[in-house]
Amino acid sequence: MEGIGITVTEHLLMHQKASPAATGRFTSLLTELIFSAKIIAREVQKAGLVDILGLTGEVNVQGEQVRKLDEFANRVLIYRMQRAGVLCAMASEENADIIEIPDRYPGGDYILVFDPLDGSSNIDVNVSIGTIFSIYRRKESGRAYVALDDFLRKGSEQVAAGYFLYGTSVMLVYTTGDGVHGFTLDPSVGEFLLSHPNIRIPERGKTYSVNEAYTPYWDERTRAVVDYFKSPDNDLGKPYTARYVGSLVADFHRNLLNGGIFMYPADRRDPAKPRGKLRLLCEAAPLAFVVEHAGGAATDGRTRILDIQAAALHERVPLFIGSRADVERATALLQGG
Ligand code: P6P
Repeated sequence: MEGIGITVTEHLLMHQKASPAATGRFTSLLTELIFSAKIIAREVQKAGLVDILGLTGEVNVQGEQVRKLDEFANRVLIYRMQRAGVLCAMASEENADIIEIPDRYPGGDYILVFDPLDGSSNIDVNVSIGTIFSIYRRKESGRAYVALDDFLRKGSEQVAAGYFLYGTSVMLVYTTGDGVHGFTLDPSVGEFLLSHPNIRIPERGKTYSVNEAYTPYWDERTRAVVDYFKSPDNDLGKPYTARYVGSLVADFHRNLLNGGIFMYPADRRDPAKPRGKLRLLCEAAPLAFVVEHAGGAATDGRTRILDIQAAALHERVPLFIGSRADVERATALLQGG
């Protein structure tokens, strides 16, 4: 019937029966995540209003407001997901340690890892930002306690992953391993409705995303990769277009729909971060899970992201992610090919 969309819950029930994750408990988890995202979206959009008010010389307040949004998004997700009755623990990009589920709340067997508001420094210039989430089953169901090793997993063990994109529209893109599906929030009914069923990333893109300000800090092979995409003699037969928003979810989402490669290579800028800035568990692994189920690829320049066993909660990895042909080419060049 015209004008009536398919909600996430209907889509899970109707189209993802095959997925091991599409159980009632998983549906509850996703429903709570969606409710959290609606609250975050409302505050992020209000930040624009604060921005206008900020022009009255209260820029500091506006700046404060942006930083508070990171904390606000984190608090909303922790508050809602602790009470969802489906998690045994969670981890946030904003929290140094694992976040337990207090005994007074019902527990479950899922593990949630998230970046509550990735790219939040872009809010005050109205650039899209996002929430990234990753879901595992705990290793031993019913074990009385949750250990760090429940989190130190390979990305291939995820049962679901995805992101919310707070942009011109609010979108949810996720996979349970049974296709990658995009939903757009219809604010008039407050529901995410199916807008991008079965997303497939083009085999080869025309866009490369990387912060070239770091060129002086890259090794020779990394420079060779970026030069390849800028060369008229590459496999595309012409230079790729440069697109770099500085917001991972925005850059990733554009490349997922249109094709392309996003790169955050290792660089020598900060000895404390020799493997680059992005985090394995709450950024690289969930987006790698999404891109592979859309036909794309993701490596750290050598190893498939989903094969990397996390050794620490906030481990950082270089990231080359997007169209399969582009990621394979970049990885081969980084390995001296
Ligand atoms: P740079 C935002 O701070 C973020 O974590 C990602 O969203 C984004 O892709 C990256 O950092 C941008 O980092 O070093 O290019 O400013």
